[in-house]
Amino acid sequence: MGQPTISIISVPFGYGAGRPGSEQGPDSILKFGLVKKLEQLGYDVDAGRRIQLPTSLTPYPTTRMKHVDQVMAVCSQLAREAASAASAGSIPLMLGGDHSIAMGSLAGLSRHYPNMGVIWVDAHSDLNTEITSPSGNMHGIPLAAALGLTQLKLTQILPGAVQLKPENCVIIGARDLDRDEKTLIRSRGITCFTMYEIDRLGIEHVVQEALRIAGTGTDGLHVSFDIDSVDPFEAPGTGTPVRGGLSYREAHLAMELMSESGLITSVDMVEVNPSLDRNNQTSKLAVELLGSLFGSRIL
Ligand code: NNH
Ligand code: MN
Ligand code: MN
Ligand code: MN
Repeated sequence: MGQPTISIISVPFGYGAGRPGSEQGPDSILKFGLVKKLEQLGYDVDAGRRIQLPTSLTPYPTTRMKHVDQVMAVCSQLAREAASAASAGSIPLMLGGDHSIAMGSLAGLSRHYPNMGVIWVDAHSDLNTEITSPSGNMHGIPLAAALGLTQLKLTQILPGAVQLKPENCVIIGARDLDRDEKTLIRSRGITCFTMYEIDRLGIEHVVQEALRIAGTGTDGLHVSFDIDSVDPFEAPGTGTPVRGGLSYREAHLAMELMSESGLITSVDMVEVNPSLDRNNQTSKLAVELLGSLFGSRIL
């Protein structure tokens, strides 16, 4: 049995973030050799899927939550692509774009994996709602939306989509949580390994626990990797950098452990912003980390 096919879905959309640039993420990640790297690891790679942007891309927000219509249009298209790739038996790999696109990934994937687990690697928890969001930026709500906690529902993105169960979600790397997000994490019983737990328990223990929690009793396991989880020293090219993040090796080891589990069925790599990057360091890191997630090893 050979390796499965990886279907790369490019989502050049950045209006869910507070500042422009993440729409250049997919092309930059591809430019720095992602396809070649995955092919060298033995995968068949289909890199031809690209989400078209809606024609009415108003550059200014029209509601308190900004660019909702555009986010919905992009997520609906992405959901269809992700669902079709998953049902064809391949591993969907979404390249963002800002993190709002994860609502499209999760809507689509949930049709194929109705009892999916999610590992959310992020400096933030993305658990705001339309009511609690301090910024109005749609990239701050996707995990709440997937859990059914926002007004916006996954079924509006794709009919037949299934919301996540809180007991199957694990957040790793958090260090910048809004007040209402903290309340929600506690009240819903979402497992959140903040940087404090990573410091105390070590990244290996944390990732093994995450794999156990999100990977048992579930029918698929999605990794939503926000590059701002990594310390800005290593990943400066992102819109909302927060000090005190994952080190270079912690990020790689997390990917290596998830790879070894054999459980991962789909991936988002989001929030790479080439216009804020230093010597393309962040795009190159994203390529490397995806390599580790798909089986690349030092020796
Ligand atoms: N919590 C903030 C908000 O909702 C920041 C979210 N920004 C992110 N999330 N980059 O990963 O606006
Ligand atoms: Mn995020
Ligand atoms: Mn983030
Ligand atoms: Mn579970």
